[in-house]
Amino acid sequence: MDSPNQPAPGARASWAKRLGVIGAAAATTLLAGCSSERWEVGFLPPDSKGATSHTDHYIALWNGGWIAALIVGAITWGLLMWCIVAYRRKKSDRGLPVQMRYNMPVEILYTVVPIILVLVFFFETVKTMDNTINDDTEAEQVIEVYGKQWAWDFNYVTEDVHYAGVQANLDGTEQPGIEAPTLYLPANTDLELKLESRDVIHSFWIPAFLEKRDMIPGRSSSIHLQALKEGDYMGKCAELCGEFHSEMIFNVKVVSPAEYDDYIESLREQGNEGVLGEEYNRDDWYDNPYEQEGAEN
Ligand SMILES: [Cu+2]
Repeated sequence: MDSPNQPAPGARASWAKRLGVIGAAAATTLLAGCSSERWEVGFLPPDSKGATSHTDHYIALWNGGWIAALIVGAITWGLLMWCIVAYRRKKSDRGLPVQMRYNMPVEILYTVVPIILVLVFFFETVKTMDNTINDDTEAEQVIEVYGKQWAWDFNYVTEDVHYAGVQANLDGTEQPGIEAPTLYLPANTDLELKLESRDVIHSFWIPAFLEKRDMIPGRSSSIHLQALKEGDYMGKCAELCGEFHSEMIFNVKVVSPAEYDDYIESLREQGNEGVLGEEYNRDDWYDNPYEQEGAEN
């Protein structure tokens, strides 16, 4: 179509070249800073790869989402740049450019592509949920985790022993990491982690496991998984739960079933028989103070 805005030949190429150089420089800087392992897990915690029977499903969904978003982004940025460069106003231009509308191919593109994206994301998410949070494989070992201000109790229910975390020191000096409770998990074993709270809402989070679950008082939730990679991990409470929330951390040791048995035996020898149940919950936390005093609310 003839328009007063047709660019002079050659001008378009020099602009495109400059943009290309800027883009290449930015991409090189971005890529140079990171190793391939970080890319493989999409910048999630590096030890998450193969950590549990769920992590690879999460990583695949996460990376797939980013790749789809980047492809859409690249096409969008490309079209934007092309429009900015090809249809820019030049000194010789007078008046308004040619006005255009109802471009059917473009309108079909930006209707159909998002529908495909939403459908693919939906089915991929359902598939991932079936393999992860909807996992209800029967457990060989049930381990009950109680969050409490500001520590953790671990009940090894199947073995009928427990470990009681000591409350964070309340003298005002924060010394995270010191004597943090340790959760032992046998590797390659079907586990059920039952999550409960003794007082306020906490959140159970082992970053490398890529799973985080709120622990709501009066409610029980579960994570069914297998820990696949032996090693040491860090866990923490991920819900602001009071003054010493930052000290509510724990260690996780994924060990061989034999080492796990040894640990269970050591708990038994220390006299940690039985489990620490609801009798240690702070139920009074929820009583209505108005009712207690017999006043009207
Ligand atoms: Cu907490």
